[in-house]
Amino acid sequence: LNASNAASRGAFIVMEGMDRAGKTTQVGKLRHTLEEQGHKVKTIRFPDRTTPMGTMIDGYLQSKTEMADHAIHLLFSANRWEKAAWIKEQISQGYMILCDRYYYSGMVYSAAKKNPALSLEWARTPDVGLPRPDRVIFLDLNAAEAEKRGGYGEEKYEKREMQENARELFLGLAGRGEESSDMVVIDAGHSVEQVASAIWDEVMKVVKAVETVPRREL
Ligand code: DGP
Ligand code: NA
Ligand code: NA
Repeated sequence: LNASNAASRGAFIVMEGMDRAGKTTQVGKLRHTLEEQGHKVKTIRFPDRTTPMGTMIDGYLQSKTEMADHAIHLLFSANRWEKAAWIKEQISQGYMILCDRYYYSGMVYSAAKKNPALSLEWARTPDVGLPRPDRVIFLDLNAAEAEKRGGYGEEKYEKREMQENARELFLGLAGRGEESSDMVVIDAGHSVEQVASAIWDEVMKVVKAVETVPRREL
């Protein structure tokens, strides 16, 4: 099969969710199941801490460096832009992309800081034009449940108030605006297998539909 007669593009699926909701576990399981069924799959995660910008983000999240709210926001966005062309290329080659966090986290975690000069609308702007996912699966978990899963780690945002603000904003995006139609909320409070099964049902709907839907941009 050569590139010119590649039959169909791959689906672009984003896994979003609260810290400790099980995103990384579920992305791994989903990839495994999809590959067993013969799909070509690539996984990616944001922030991508392996690039020079990702190294700066990592330093910020580990509280080794400080940065102004707007500056770190733009760095997270730039870290996604670094991969935008690659994402488009893989999709057009028929790879399904499973992405652990994307611009939803981008908007939500920055707006959750409640800096009056950094609204959700402002936070969205630098991501406009990025490849738009075919489906965003939001793994919902309330802060109290998240803390029971071994407690938060040491990273910057793993604190109760920040998590509660972020959750409220995620659920707000799921309910209104251009982002809402792409997003499905799954209760991450159930067992790993139950959550995986709910995710699978959603992904199968997308895989069937995607062949007739052109790739879009935010
Ligand atoms: P993770 O590696 O998935 O645990 O993510 C690290 C933390 O960074 C997590 O608390 C969520 C947050 N985060 C992810 N993407 C963004 C973003 O674009 N902007 C901001 N401000 N925070 C983000
Ligand atoms: Na995290
Ligand atoms: Na973490």
